[in-house]
Amino acid sequence: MAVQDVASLRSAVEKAIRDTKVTDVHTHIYPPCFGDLLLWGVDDLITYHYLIAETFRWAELPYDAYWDLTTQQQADLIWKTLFEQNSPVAESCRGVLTVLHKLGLDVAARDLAAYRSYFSQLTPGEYVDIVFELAGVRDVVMTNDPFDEAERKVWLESYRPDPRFKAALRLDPLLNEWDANWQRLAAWGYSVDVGLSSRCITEVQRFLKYWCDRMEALYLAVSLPPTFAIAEDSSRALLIRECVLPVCAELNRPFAMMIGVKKLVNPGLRLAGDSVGKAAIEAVESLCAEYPRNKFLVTMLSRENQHELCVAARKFRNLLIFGCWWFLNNPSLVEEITRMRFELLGLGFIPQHSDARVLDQLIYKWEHSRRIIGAVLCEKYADLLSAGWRLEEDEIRRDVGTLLGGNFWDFIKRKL
Ligand code: RAT
Ligand code: ZN
Repeated sequence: MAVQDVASLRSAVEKAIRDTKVTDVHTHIYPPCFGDLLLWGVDDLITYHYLIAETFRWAELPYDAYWDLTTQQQADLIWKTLFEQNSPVAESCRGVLTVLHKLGLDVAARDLAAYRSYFSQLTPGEYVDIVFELAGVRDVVMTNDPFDEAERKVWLESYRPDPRFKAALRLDPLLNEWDANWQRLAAWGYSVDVGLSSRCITEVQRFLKYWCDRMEALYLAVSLPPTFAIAEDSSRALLIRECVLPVCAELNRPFAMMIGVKKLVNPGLRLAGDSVGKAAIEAVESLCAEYPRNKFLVTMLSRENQHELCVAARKFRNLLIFGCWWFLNNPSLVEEITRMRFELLGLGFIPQHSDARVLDQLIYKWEHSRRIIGAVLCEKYADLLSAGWRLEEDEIRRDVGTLLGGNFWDFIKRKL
């Protein structure tokens, strides 16, 4: 059926956005077989590292004293500081409220004990079902690190596949800290050396292929500092050129680069202590140009990089840009970036990923993002109607499907 006017357009877009199940291309959540690695429930939600950073704007206790508290005590402190002593207007605080509200809990009551008691009745397996349903998410891509001992043990001993959770092989320890980690590869039976001899290169390739296969990883991934340059004289650049890209090409897997993180600018804050810096787009351009048979998924952390990243994606079909990452995942910035992407790339991008670290966050991150993506898409369609174009509801559903999952899966399957 054709949409006739702006009102019917808006309701068709809202319906399509609401009804389309998402593929969430980057998260940090796990299925229940990963045990304690799966974070969920109100205490994990409140102690999300985004809220920890905000709490220390107010709380006067030393960092170490915070880390000595139990999770529940940490949550009590954050709740008191950010929700009781101040109104919770920051996006990460609002997110907690959206989750509780969508679960049907009484947010106005401000009753942390009641929220805790709701979660205490649930098993992780039951809650995964509830969250995926409420969030409208079909499947998520995890962040899987074989250098993490707890995670590695599950993959090797007790992993049980759940089709809703797909894997991505994360390579930060290998690529960013080769000097500190090469001996671990050696201990696992790979014939490697710190100097990256040609034998070592073949062995690292063997390691990558083993884990891609074992995890059925959809892509290989790394987070990179703003100073990253592929022309740099570093073990990282060499490993990317000689190991990662050849394996990606051979297995037809994209290489995901998340660029712009300055690690531990404030070490006292631990996971909450990372920051952002503007990176050089040339790192992306030169990789896409030099490796046309490789596929690159890229997101950049700095707002200042977003325009040139869109332009790069216009130039290289082996580049698919995704998400409004971390400090960009705020309504005003998501709106600005999404609008710019529609204008420069049409429907050819992945508007958002959740980056959920806590299962529950799928609910709020997708609720908030869907609303903005829908509003901006509506505005773009309205411009087409003003130009005399006709839109069918089926076409709107098709386009929303392209944005919320189709582009990702097409890219995964595409052969260059
Ligand atoms: O957004 C976050 O939670 C960050 O701490 C990082 O995990 C980041 O998303 C990453 O994947 O490195
Ligand atoms: Zn992440």
